[in-house]
This record gives sequence, structure tokens and C-alpha cells, in this order.
Amino acid sequence: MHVVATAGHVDHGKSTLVAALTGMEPDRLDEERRRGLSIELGYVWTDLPGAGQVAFVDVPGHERFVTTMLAGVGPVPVAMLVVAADDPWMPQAAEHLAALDALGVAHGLVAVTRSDLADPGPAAARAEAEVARTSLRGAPVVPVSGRTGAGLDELRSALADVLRALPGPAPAADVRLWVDRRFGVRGRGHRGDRHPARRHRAPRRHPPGRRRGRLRHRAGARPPVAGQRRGRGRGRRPGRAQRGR
Ligand SMILES: Nc1nc2c(ncn2[C@@H]2O[C@H](COP(=O)(O)OP(=O)(O)OP(=O)(O)O)[C@@H](O)[C@H]2O)c(=O)[nH]1
Ligand SMILES: [Mg+2]
Repeated sequence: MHVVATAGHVDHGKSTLVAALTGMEPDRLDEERRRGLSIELGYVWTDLPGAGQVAFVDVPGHERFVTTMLAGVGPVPVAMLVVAADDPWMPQAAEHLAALDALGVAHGLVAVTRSDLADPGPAAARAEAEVARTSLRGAPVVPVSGRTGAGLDELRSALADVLRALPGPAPAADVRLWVDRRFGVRGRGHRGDRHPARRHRAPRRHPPGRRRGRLRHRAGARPPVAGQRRGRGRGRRPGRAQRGR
């Protein structure tokens, strides 16, 4: 199965376009539907004549969700940059394109959507010029409308051409450890979740059965005494007088 990630400015029509291509709705959350805004990554797929099964990772375009966008595009080899025909070149289009360039995504295409609302020519010319400075240079640019379906067949055919031309996997290439998500844990720092297929048990930091009470685990620490922490805040080192006891 091929995997293609969307990219592009908020509200430029990414979700509408992948829904038109697949017949599946990428925005699943109530909040996404209420606000008409993608928040999480959306996953939809279809059979593409001439290319087999294709899954789309639909990313949010809002600037607040750029880390989610990066998680979505990180592991994919192909991107579909979606640009609205009725809007100028916008900051998240530039930011998403820079991210694809930094990740070295070298296969993809540009869909100039919402072309039922405006002449797609100027947006296509600008997108082509921007893409020419990145790893996606030479990507085909296809005018389309996610609303009316005009241009969808041309988009499917351009996408199938891109997918058929993809090189096979390189067994000698550098190995990457994909981190699916990361979050802060108070007092511990950052944690990352790896792909379930590669997840393994991390070594324990503390001996089993002695996981509570940080002072007990410090090498060479004396056993704590009642009232030791009083007045110095929970979890902090005891004062000099207490340590001397
Ligand atoms: N007329 C017209 N409207 C469109 C077209 N594509 C999308 N829209 C409308 O544009 C708005 C935004 O579309 P979305 O598909 O949600 O845009 P998006 O890029 O996924 O937005 P985010 O995920 O929030 O970044 C919606 O109101 C759509 O109905 C199109 O081709 N023609
Ligand atoms: Mg969306």
C-alpha cells in the first residue's frame, strides 16, 4: 500500500479533496466537524487504478497543529501539497513545504483545489515556483475542485504516475526510529512512544518494589526520617542540617 500525506494552509481544501478521492471522511472528531477544521491526523484510503491501494494521511493546516502535521508527514515518501485557487500563497503552505523539503520528501504533486471559485492559473504558477526551490521540484501541478469533482480524474492519473515511478525500498539506507508521539511528564522530562511493532520494555530505573520515595533510591542516601521534608517543599533534597542527622 502506498501512503501519501497532504500538506497545505488551513482551510485550503485538503480534507475535502481526500474525501472526494476516497469517499471517506478524514475528520472524525465531533470538534473537527463542528469547527470545520482538522485537528488530528485523518486516515482514508482507496484503490487507485494503475497504482493499487493508496492511503492518505490528512494533516491539519492550522499553525497551532504543526507538530501534528510533522508527525503525519515524517514517515511518508509522497506528499500532496494542496493550494487554494482563490487564496494567495499562505504561511502554512510555505511552512509545510519547508518541512517536506527538510525531510527530503522528493515525490509528490500539487493540487490547486477550489478551482471552481477562481482561475487556478496564478495559484498554480506561484506554487510551481515555490516547489521548484525544494526537494519536490518538478512535481506535477493539477487544478481540481474537491466540491464539484472537476479535475479529479486528472489528479488520480497524475498521482498514479507519481506512485508508479517511486523507487523501491533501499535495504542499505540509514535506519530511522520513528517516534509516534512525545509528551512531557512532570518530574521526568520528555517521553516518546515508538511504533508498536518496535516497542520493547525499557530498563527499570528503580529496583522493583521500591519505586516510591525518591530519597530511598539515591545511592548512599540515609533512610528518610519523619518530618524531613517539612518546610522545604515535596520532593526536594533535605537541608544541610537534616542531611547531617
Ligand atoms: N467551493 C469549494 N469549496 C471547497 C473546495 N474544497 C474545500 N472547500 C471548502 O473549503 C473549506 C475548507 O475545506 P477543508 O477541506 O476543511 O480544508 P482543510 O485544508 O482540510 O482545512 P484544515 O484541515 O483545517 O487545514 C470547507 O468549507 C470546504 O467545504 C472546493 O474545491 N470548492
Ligand atoms: Mg482538514
